[in-house]
Amino acid sequence: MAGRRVAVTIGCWLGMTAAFAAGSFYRDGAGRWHELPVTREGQSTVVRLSPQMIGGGTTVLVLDKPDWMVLDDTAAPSVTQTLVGGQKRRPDDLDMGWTGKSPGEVVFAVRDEANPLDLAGLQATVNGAPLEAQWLTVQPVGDTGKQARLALDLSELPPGRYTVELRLTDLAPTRNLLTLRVRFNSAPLLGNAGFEEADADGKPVGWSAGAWSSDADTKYDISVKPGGVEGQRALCITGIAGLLNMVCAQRTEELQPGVTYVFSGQYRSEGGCALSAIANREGQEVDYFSQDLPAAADWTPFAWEFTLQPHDFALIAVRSGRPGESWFDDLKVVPK
Ligand SMILES: [Ca+2]
Ligand SMILES: [Ca+2]
Repeated sequence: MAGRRVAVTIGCWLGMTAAFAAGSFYRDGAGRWHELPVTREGQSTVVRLSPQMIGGGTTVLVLDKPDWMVLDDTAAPSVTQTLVGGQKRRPDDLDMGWTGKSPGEVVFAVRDEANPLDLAGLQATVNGAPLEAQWLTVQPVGDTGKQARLALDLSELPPGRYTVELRLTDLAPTRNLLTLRVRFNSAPLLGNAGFEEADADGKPVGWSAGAWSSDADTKYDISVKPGGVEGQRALCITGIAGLLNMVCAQRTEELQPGVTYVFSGQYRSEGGCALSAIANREGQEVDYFSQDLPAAADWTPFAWEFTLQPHDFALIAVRSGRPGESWFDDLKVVPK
């Protein structure tokens, strides 16, 4: 018998009398169902199957088939309606990319054409870990057990990148599986954009700081320092000596081509500074946009728009090419 797998489904929740009336069945290698010769010996149900009867070496047995069970069912449950935040969406349109906020309530209406749904066996995960039970409401619809409403409330998820997955089977002998996935990124497009997080060297977490060009005399500092207009800290770029081309940039893969974004924030600068948005595709720079900001003694708001071509990743940068201090804080990139 080595290598032969036998899966058994037992309709044990039905009374035995009624169950035997519905019979027992096995599935052959071609997927056809046949009545199974069953005898009772005391408390045991005895079945006799030969490899020739099964064909293919694998079978599924249904002992005491419940009346409701439809054997010939290889179709998974399907989605009849999807609502995100109350709006209709296609079930295949739930890879939402950057949303900037939680999608809130996501509702699926599901049904199976043949068998009841295994609502008790429904599995829900967020980024692979079990979803908190209070974030999922499961409501049977009608009294056939074949329809249900699954409502996810994702409003409590903190900003971040998420994959929420629901796995639901029908109660067919082969347990046909429906997998539903909702993907979104509710984090801001620019992370640590108030420069509150710094590493042990004072460099802003999530940003890369450096010089795009230099000479033997170049001397500068780019670090997070106390001050600013939001929180406790801000970014300070200090040009000290030599050729100065100082940049603090964040890489992102979330910007959509053709969408106009507003890059805003506040700055102050002794000699003037600049903003950049750069797009790269297949190792080539396909867009390089730049905006100069004049010298400003006090904290000054700025807002600058850019639109990128299709790209693999983009860089959002604040820059300075001048001696003295240029400060930045409370940066944001949002669709216009
Ligand atoms: Ca089915
Ligand atoms: Ca800040």
